[in-house]
Amino acid sequence: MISEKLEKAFNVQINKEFYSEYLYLSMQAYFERLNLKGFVNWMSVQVQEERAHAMGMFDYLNQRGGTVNLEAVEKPETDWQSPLDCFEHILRHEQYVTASINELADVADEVKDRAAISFLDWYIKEQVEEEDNVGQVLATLKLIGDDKKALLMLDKDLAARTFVQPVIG
Ligand code: OFO
Repeated sequence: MISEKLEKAFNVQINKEFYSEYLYLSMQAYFERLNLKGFVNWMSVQVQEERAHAMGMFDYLNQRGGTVNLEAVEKPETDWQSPLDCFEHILRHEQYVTASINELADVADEVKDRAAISFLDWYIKEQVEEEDNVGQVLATLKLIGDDKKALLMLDKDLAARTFVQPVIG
């Protein structure tokens, strides 16, 4: 059985993961408007990943005999000034999520829930990958500047990203 304190912290993080899904879905719509289909694909993979992150915790909480308490998901932004502005937002968001998952792991530590500590290890490693993926696209966008041809080449690269259902925990 999971402690009440840790259950509450998991529910807070589940809401943040669903918010992440919603945010990337909004970004997907933004890139649809720009007609950058590779970026649309990248976002669509990100949307699926965030849902998997949320559902991983949802299933875990159920497995541990906890109560999933779904709160309202905050409205995401709908517009960005440029692809660069959008990816700067993503990096800030992922850094925020990393800090939030670390806080959740701190609660698991505090209540000495070894099973949860081990489960959360996957998420901690995943955040390293998430920040790295975003950082790579962001660095390329900075190099590209106003070069439209180079932006279309990056768009082609991003079209190749595929979703792989993660095995969490
Ligand atoms: Fe983007 O890693 Fe979950 O939120």
